[in-house]
Amino acid sequence: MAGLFVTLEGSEGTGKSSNITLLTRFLQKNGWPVLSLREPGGTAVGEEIRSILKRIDIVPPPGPEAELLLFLASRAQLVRERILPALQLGYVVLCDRYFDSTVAYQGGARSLDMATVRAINRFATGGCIPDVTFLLDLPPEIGFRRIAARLDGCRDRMEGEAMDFFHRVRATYLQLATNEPQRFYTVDAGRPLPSVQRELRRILLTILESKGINPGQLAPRQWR
Ligand code: Z5A
Repeated sequence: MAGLFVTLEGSEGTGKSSNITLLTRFLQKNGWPVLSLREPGGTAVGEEIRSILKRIDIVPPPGPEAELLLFLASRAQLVRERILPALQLGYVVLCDRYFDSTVAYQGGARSLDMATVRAINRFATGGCIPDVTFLLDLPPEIGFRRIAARLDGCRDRMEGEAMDFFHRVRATYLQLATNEPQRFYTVDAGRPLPSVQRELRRILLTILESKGINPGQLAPRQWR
C-alpha cells in the first residue's frame, strides 16, 4: 500500500479523539493527504451501527456475541469502503480505534473466547493490519474524570460498565503492546495534551520519513 495506516487505541478519556484532530490538522498543514476515521462508524452503515451500540434504551441490550458482531460489521464496511481505497491512493489514514479495541473490550474485558475474537477480526478486516498503533495509556479513573468534566458528561451504554471492566481493558491493551513491540507505541496519556501530541508527531514523522513517504508525493485531492 502506498499510504500509512495509523490507529489510536486506549480506554475512555485517554485523548484519542483530541489527538487525532490535532494530528490531522498538523499533517494536512504540512502537505500530507490525511483521512481521519472513527470506530464504530466512519461509513453510513457504521454510523447506524454506532448508534445501536451506544443506546441505553434498547431492552434487553445486545448480548456479548451480538455486540461483537456489530462492531465487526461496522469494521468490515469501513475497511472496504474507506480504509483500503485511501491507502491505495497514498493517504495517511488515522483511525480512532480498530481491531485492538475488540481484543481489549470483547476479548479481554467481556471474556469472549480470544481465538474466536481474533479469527472474526481477521475475517472482518481481510487481514488489513495497521502500520502503527499508538496506545494512549492512562488509569481508567483519570479517563472517566476527564469525561465527566466534558460538557456533555452523560454516559453511554458501555461507559456504564463497572470500573473493573476498564481495568481489564487496560491490562489487555498493555499485554498487546508487549506482544507486538514492532507495531505498538505506548504513550503516557496522563501528561498535558500538547506534550502527548508532540510525542505522537515526533514518532509519526520518523516513521513517515523512514518509509520514504513525503508530503505531496501522491497527494490526490479527489478523495472525500
Ligand atoms: N468498543 C468496543 O467495545 N469494541 C470495539 O471493537 C470498538 C469499540 C471499536 C466507543 O466509544 C465505545 O466502543 C468504547 C469502546 C467500545 N466504549 N466504551 N466504554 P466512543 O467512540 O464514544 O468513545 P471512546 O472511543 O471511548 O472515546 P472518548 O471516551 O470520547 O475518549 P477519547 O477519544 O479517548 O478522549 P477525548 O474525547 O479526546 O478526550 C476526553 C476529554 O479529555 C476531553 O474533554 C478532552 O479535552 C480531555 N483531554 C484529552 N487529552 C487530555 C490530556 N492529555 N489532559 C487532560 N485532558 C485531556
